[in-house]
Amino acid sequence: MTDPLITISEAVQNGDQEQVIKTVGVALKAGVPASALLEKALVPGIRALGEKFKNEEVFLPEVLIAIRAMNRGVEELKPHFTAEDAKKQYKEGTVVIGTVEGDLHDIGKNLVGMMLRANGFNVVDVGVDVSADSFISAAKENGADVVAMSGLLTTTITYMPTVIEGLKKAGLRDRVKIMVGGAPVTRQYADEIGVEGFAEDCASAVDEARRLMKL
Ligand code: B1M
Repeated sequence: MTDPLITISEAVQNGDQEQVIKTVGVALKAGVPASALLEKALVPGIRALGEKFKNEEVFLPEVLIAIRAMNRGVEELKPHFTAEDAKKQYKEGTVVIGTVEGDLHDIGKNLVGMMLRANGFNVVDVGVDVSADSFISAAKENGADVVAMSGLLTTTITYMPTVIEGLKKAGLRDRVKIMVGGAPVTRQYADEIGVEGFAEDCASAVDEARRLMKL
């Protein structure tokens, strides 16, 4: 039998949403955990497609079709994350998450939000192209424990310090932990801009958010 993880990954790359939905359904029924389908099939699929895009083996239309297929797969997984979540005993907190101003990439941010939600956090997603003011209002209104900023462009992660400054000016910095992530973001960059949290992927973002809650 073909490995469903490989089938799903390939179907994402081919933008074949019917195949994604079908194989995700079969794999879930066979007892493959939703988290494994996400981390070992859907995410590697979109990443591999990203590499092909970088090497100009595929172009924007293929990328957008692959994203649609991936999102359909993620939709299929969502109820199963919630069910798993109920069994877990993680300490909850409120995370305000968004992609920083100037940046429209939201796939990674959505995955991080979804994983946090699945692991017992209250997640307030403020979307993409988020200004410092919007992060600050959302943090205030929702009593955020963590402000999580995603950035996928080297030209937009430089906006993260603006949000940090804004949180300081609003008197929230002492109460709110900050986590950053996204492909061009490194632990070194997180240290340079003076934030306590950094995660390389959506799975480690959960561990990191839990660590921040204890600081
Ligand atoms: Co864009 N894009 N894009 N793009 N795009 C990249 C990022 C790029 C690397 C492609 C390339 O040139 N090789 C490049 C950035 C170069 C750079 O600055 N270093 C790039 C560019 C240049 C652009 C445009 C400027 C292209 C143009 O128009 N000329 C433009 C910018 C638009 C804008 O934002 N203003 C653009 C547009 C787009 C699309 C709209 C077509 C589409 C986005 C659709 C969408 O998001 N709804 C798109 C896509 C899909 C990509 C690639 C192919 C894939 C990104 C992705 O979704 N990855 C990407 C190339 C690549 O990554 N190889 C590329 C999968 C996702 C699961 O991974 O987002 O890294 P990622 O998230 C991971 C981790 O990073 C981490 O967890 C996630 C899951 O494990 N993570 C966090 C993410 N956020 C986190 C936050 C955390 C913690 C962890 O805590 C807060």
